[in-house]
Amino acid sequence: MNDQIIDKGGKVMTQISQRETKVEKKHGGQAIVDVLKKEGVTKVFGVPGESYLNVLDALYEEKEIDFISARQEGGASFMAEAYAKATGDVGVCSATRGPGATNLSIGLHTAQQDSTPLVALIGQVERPFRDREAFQEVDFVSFFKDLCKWTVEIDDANRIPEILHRAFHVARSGRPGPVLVSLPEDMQDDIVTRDTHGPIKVTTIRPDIEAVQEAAKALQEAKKPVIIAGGGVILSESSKELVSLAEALQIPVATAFRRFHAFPNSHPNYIGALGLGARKALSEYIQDSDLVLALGTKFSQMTTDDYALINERKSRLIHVDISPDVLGRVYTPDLPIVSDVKEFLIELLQVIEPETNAERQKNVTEANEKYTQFSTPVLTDNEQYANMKSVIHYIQNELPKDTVITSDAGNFFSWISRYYRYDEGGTYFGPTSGAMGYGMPSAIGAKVAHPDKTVISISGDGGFMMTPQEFETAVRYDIPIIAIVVNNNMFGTIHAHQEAKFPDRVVGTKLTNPNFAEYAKNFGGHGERVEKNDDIAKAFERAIASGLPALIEVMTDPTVLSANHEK
Ligand SMILES: Cc1ncc(C[n+]2csc(CCOP(=O)(O)OP(=O)(O)O)c2C)c(N)n1
Ligand SMILES: [Mg+2]
Repeated sequence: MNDQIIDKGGKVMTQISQRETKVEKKHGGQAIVDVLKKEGVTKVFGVPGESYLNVLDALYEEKEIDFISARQEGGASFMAEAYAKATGDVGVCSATRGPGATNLSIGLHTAQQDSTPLVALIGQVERPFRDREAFQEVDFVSFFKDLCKWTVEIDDANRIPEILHRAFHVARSGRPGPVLVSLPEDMQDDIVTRDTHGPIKVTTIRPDIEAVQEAAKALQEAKKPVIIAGGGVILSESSKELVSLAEALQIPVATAFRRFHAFPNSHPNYIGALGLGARKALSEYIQDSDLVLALGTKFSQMTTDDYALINERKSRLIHVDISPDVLGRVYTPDLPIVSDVKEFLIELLQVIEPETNAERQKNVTEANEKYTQFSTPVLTDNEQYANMKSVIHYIQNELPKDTVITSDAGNFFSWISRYYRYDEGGTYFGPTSGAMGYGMPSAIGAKVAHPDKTVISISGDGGFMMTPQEFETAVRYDIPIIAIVVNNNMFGTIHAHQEAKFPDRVVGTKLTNPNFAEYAKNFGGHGERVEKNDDIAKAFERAIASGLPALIEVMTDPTVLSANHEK
């Protein structure tokens, strides 16, 4: 049966390939790990389970791939997702059947919303036992369809190379995303005798040259153009080209929600970040523009403030994205361009004629001044609490410029978003999905990718407690992240929403917490508690000097629920 594929109805379909070669006998688990190796994978983040022992055993043999075992699958999936963001390549995570896979799902959803390439390997019920609601059975292909770019089950071990290489290809090509691969336990025992496939490296998607010329003309003629830089700028690593364009034609640049590092924030053409906590003046500027150049953004609900960002009657829209599916989904572009953002910018820079337009320069300078004023903290002292403005100020001024910040979801984010200036690529990883629990595990993933960089996670007390167990993973593998926990003893965001919508009727948002500094020490890490601004510097210095995974708990004023409500 080696040369044939049998479809579900039992019909012989076709020979797989003329190129196939006979290979050394190996079981399914080994074939899976062989594919990982060929795809350049060096880390797999997962929680072990008996449904994929063959894969784990093959990993035991494979010295070039480290299996990093987390304490909960949600944590593992966040690690893999952030590792992918930090390396620019596919992240891999693994879990066992129903309970493991459903725990893992939060990272798949995050990868989907963030366009992060991820492959999730899930052990599945044995083939003969399927559809009996067998132990831990879930039909992964249908259950995870909506969370993933692609879901697939490999029910014939000889198709492992074909399907798994394709999973990597789907995850990283076009608009990247998560792919779930379901691996029936008994299939992993089968002997694989064929190896017909390898990694697929696609050529870059270049823009139509006439469209680029039209874009150049429109940009040169516009009176008040603006650029919105999204995840596509980050994925294609084109911030440099974007700076050249902004400077050549005096165009201001705003970044999409949680895509701060798409453009250097200290550059004089930067006018701020869209999304939660954005300034009204920023959206007004965009609405008043006669031309919007949107680069690699899907115009998410957050970026567009409930899809109200673009004034379609006033602004011409040039929308560039690697995926045609993104174009026209929210706004109908006047000029839709399917292209890798970097390729588009390279072509555009060859066509435009740099000029100095005093009117445009004035607009840029004014908008940048407003951003600078908004994002420069006025430091104040409070007798009773520490202040996040001062924490951000410290990180900004005292730690290396390439420090990586990862964040959770919660109101503490408003200080990060408002006051920190991301000037280098790869310095921010946060979930556009707003997934709480992301911060600390994602710092672990980023630190594994970049052991030489300082990596700091910032979470609220609510969010931190959704994945706190992963601090032990950091200790066990000696991954010295610094986890900041902003402690206001509440689910502050929801508390604020409750007060705004149903005043004085607070439900379920008050919290009690452990002493987080002691918590970290109990696991064998370093712990600090910051109660006043004066404690900040020493706490960071000691945390860094310890060389251990560290946690800094920052006690903040529970009556100040966001940066924009602060006096
Ligand atoms: C996994 C998950 N569950 C629930 C929510 C809804 N939610 C958004 S913010 C928030 C509270 C965050 O509290 P905390 O982490 O303490 O930050 P704070 O707002 O107090 O600064 C909640 C429950 C979410 N975004 N993600
Ligand atoms: Mg809180």
